[in-house]
Amino acid sequence: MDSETEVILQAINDTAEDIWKEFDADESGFLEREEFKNFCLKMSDALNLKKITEEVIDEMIIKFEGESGDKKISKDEMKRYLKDLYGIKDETE
Ligand SMILES: [Ca+2]
Repeated sequence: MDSETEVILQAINDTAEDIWKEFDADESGFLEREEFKNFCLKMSDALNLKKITEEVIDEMIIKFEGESGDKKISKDEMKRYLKDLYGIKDETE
């Protein structure tokens, strides 16, 4: 792993921690649907994306954890998604 990748991985870990601090309101360790929705709404505001609908939330959840998921987002699922965004291969899988 090169040092640039390490820096990005560190940033991803920090980002996930920050997201959890802000959005895991019941401190369950997961973003349940309502918490995940709040996260998506904030992101869409920040990024000026199209309006987030209930359907978009469902699509996002499937994007994060696949069809057979438990409908709540774990920190690992968030990190995997962020790694995907940055084009980093997950070497632990
Ligand atoms: Ca939670």
